[in-house]
Amino acid sequence: MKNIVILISGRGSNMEALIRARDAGELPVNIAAVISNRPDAEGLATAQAAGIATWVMNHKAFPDRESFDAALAECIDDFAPDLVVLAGFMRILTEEFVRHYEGRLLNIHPSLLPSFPGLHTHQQALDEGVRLHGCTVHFVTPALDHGPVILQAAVPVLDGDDEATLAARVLAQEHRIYPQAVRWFAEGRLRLEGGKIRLDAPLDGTGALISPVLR
Ligand code: NHR
Ligand code: GAR
Repeated sequence: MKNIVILISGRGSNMEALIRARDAGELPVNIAAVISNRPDAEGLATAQAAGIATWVMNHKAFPDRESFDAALAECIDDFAPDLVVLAGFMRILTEEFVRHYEGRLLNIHPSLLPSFPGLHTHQQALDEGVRLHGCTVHFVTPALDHGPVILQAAVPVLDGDDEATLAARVLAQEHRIYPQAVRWFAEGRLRLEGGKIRLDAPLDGTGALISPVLR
């Protein structure tokens, strides 16, 4: 069974979705550790309650990104993961760090990339007036939020939406597609090859793009 390490910074609901999928027998992985860069991340208690080893690597204790990333990588590598999963992890990672985990580092980003990279994606979508928004699972590459796309889910933007209502609609889809993508990786059906996604999986109703029907 593959070993994964999950990196969080806050609430950890995507981490929780992965734990739930594992507990339901739908995600054949060993969650070796959950690491947070923030000592006050709510997700740490959730992981502990699930009996998972937790670790805090406070970025504020390091003088620069390079030294933080080096220490973080050392901490991660103690658990010998096959896959590292960013789940609401809020620190930009150095090129050196990303290269070290090439092909085994995933992120979920709360927009339909390549639209709205960076932060405040739901406000960006509202400001732009798009009718479809969503989330993207991608392999992490040095260029922020520009790695090869594995899976996306779309949701409608509705009249009267604000950042909170839109974020909640997107988050529900994040909780579906992230366990699916990690499962593909765990089953050896997903890999990065020459900078492109190689996916040996049927895109049926269980994990494909969700196209809302607007009436
Ligand atoms: N690192 C690399 N090299 N490439 C990616 O694609 C990455 C990454 C690190 C994190 C997640 C990403 C997201 O899904 C991610 C993808 C943090 C920021 C950010 O600006 C931007 C994007 C993402 C994560 N962080 C600020 C920073 O200075 C700090 C913000 C904070 O602490 O609240 O690092 O959106
Ligand atoms: C999620 O919406 C995730 O996509 C996003 O933050 C939220 C974390 O929620 N990630 C980023 O914005 C990364 N910069 P969670 O902690 O409950 O999983």
